[in-house]
Amino acid sequence: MAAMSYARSTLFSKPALLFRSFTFSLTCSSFSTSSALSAHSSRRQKWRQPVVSALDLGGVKIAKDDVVRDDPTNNVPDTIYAKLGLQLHRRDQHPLGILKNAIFDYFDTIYANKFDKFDNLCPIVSVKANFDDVLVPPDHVSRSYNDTYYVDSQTVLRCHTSAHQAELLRKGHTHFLVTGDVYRRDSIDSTHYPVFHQMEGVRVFSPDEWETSGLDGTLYAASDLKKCLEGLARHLFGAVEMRWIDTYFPFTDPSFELEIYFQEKWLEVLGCGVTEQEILRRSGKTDNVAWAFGLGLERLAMVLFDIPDIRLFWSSDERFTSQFVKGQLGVKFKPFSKFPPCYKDMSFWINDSFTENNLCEIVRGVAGDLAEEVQLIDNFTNKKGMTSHCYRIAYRSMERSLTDEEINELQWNVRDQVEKKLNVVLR
Ligand code: FA5
Ligand code: MG
Repeated sequence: MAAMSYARSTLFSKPALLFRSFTFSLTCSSFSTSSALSAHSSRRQKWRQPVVSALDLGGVKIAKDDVVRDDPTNNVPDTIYAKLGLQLHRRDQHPLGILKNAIFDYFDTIYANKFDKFDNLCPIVSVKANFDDVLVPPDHVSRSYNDTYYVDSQTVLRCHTSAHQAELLRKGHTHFLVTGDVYRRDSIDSTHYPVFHQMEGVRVFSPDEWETSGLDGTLYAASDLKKCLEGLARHLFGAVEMRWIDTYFPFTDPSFELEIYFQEKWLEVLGCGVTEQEILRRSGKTDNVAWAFGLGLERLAMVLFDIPDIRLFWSSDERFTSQFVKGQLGVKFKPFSKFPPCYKDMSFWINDSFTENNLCEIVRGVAGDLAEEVQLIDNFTNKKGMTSHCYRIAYRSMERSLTDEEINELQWNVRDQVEKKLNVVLR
């Protein structure tokens, strides 16, 4: 459990691990896949009725059944489909949009508008772009159906903005920022949500830039990267204490995480490092060196705006949305209500394929944003070797009080679906 939660928030900073078992099997030999979704949808368009409600995702038209299908290679639920295209980071009056613009301002000032900005790239990407192109090993845990939303066996909802690195490098961009919604099957609590937002930054150096410094390219890039991000943290937070932690990412070496000290805690806000030479080589930049970073916009925004729960970013309640103003960073959010959570426990005997992410997916499917937290509170194995888990589910609305009837009905639905879909034995 502890190990699982750890893996959640630092998905890529883990070396390759074997897949955890998962109930969606990967038997997809008869399924015809298409790695480029745009090609996929235009092919389908030929026989399909004109699509009434298609989403426009970065210029790609997507209908619901392009993304959600009853097929073993697909694990995208309706609740996730419903988030596609909302693009909170493109709303200038939303905390995520305000933050994005403040980061853009920093880069425009420091680098004289040199960075190209992308914030409307389609979140549906190939497995190749999301994993292979950034050197994620074949057995890395992040590739599993337990951690990533698959549209089909070759297509995923991007789980990080690094999915666009290689393509933009191949197209010749040398300074760029990519902002977008990213998707991860995940646990449920106040800082985790299956959709969140990242900003990726990449800067490529040519030899003349480091040669005069006397440093080798990698050291030069690493020191420039740290300077750039320390400056960004000061731009956003003012004078803050920060520290660098050495870490691992498949796509950078050396790799670091930046933590800032805020409200008596060290908070991990981004991962970064010097781009693996192999990634540059494949994009025709053999002689260059580059740095890259990926930061979590919600993490930063929760701190900057005092937003206590990650679900609030998705609220359309005017009492939330009206508190933020375009261009104003750091306006402190005033909670408009705090209803008490209601806790429900459920125990069951797990089986070999049980995972907490699968359980959380069911809870979110039934309760949506009313699910505040799912927590393992008891875990034991009996003499026969059967393991029992007890989970405590916290239900709470950010906007109103919930009735007992409503919560009981949610809980009965959760129990029913957990039993049927996860094949566990309720106790
Ligand atoms: C990555 O996603 C790497 N692609 C980052 C990177 C890019 C490293 C380029 C090197 C070079 P990680 O999984 O640690 O790494 O996520 C990066 C940041 O996203 C975290 O530091 C955190 O701020 C944020 N983040 C990660 N998971 C969540 C989550 N579930 N909810 C909210 N924010 C999250
Ligand atoms: Mg991390």
